[in-house]
Amino acid sequence: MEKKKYMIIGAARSGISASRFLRKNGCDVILTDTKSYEELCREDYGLPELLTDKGIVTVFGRQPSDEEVLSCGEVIISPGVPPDIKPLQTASANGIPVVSEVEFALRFFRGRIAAITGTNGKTTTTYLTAALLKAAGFDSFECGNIGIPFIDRAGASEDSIAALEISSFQLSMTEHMRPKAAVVTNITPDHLDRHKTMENYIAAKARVFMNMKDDDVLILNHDDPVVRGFKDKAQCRVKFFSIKDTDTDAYLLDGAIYLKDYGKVIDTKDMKIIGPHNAANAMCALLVCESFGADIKKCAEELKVFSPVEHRVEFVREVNGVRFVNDSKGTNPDATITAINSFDCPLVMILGGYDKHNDFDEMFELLVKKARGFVAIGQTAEKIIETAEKFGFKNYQRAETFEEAIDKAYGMAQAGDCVLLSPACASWGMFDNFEQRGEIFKDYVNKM
Ligand code: UMA
Repeated sequence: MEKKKYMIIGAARSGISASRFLRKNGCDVILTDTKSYEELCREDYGLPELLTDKGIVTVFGRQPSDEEVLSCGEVIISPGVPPDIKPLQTASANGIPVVSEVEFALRFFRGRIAAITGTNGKTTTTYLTAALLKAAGFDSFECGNIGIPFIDRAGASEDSIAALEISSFQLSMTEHMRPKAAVVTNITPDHLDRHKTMENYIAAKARVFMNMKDDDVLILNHDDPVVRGFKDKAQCRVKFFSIKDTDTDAYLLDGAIYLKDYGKVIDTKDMKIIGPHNAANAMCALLVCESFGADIKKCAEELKVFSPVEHRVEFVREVNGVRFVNDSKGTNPDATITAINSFDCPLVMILGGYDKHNDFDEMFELLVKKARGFVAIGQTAEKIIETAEKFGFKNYQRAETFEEAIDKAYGMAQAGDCVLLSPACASWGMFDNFEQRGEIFKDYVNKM
């Protein structure tokens, strides 16, 4: 590994892991973040422990200066760092390479990659893929956007298979990834604050297969017209899954999941993860396993015991007949729609958070039919209330704090209802991340 000085922009999960890796390999590091040291410590990703290594120079509370950038041989950026910030312009203008943490990790990773992207369903599909591959005897593990930086797994063996969740942010700064298998679960509007247009967002997602060739397998959602259209751009094998159409490589028939080349795999009623979206996630994972030659019977056994992932339609507790469900990972309207569709009982929603410039119309078309009421919080509260009014939905309240929102939602609910935290917005602004929002929700509900 080249012993140059690296600048790492972003001192959260990706930046801390990249710094640790570089220091282990004897490289000099300047670690920067626009947040203060105190703010970064509150996020609890292990910054104080990292900085016991006195060899790391830090720049916190501001962007690095041109001089600091020019003192480095390469810049590694975290997914949340926008590509147009001044330090990156300075680096590029002076021929200093700028790479994503994923691109950097690819230089060292010798195993095979099953890359999973899409707007929703990525995380469950990633965990499922790793679990099913493990059950079939492969050395597999989950990593990436799920919260485990890829660089943490860069030393895995040649025989390993990384189930790598990869976001549009990560894809847009990654050039050399060639997955052996890749999944695109679906594409609906999200992250338009960063990508600006839907075309840009779709183009970022399409980068997952740009280097795939020959026998590599691209797994696409046949029910999503945008994703289906990727087939025409792919230069590798393509497999489709569908929950509507049985003329595909993985499909649903009479409540069971089938693989075209295998037959019936499992009745969905025998799975612990519920709802049509989870059947789709299971099909994706099964097609990945099939592409690696896994024993599908062993995968089916694992599918029976696989439990829902934390913060995704996660049951917390019942209080006086009111169920509380944590879907903090519902960070865009489409994810929230999916969560809403998992329930038959009346819902009291907790909605709102950071504004990603999403539109809430489709969500309210459903909420007018399925929700008793909602509580709005955060930056998007007004926009959500305006949309509700447009649809004639009147039973709502506004809350200033998260705890007040939970209390108000409970107050609006009746026995048999479900209070669903699925905010349709990112957590930023009020929380460090969706995990923290979900944990606070669970703690509060468990003390009620
Ligand atoms: N920062 C700067 N300068 C800037 C802008 C930002 O220093 O100009 C700093 C921020 O203050 C922050 C840091 O950069 O401290 C990096 O932020 P980050 O959000 O990239 O932090 P990580 O902890 O490294 O998390 C990232 C992913 N975050 C995002 O994509 C926003 C995590 O995905 C991922 O789990 C992790 O890498 C490991 O791969 C989270 C996410 O919300 C779950 N992803 C989005 C999603 O799923 O919708 C894409």
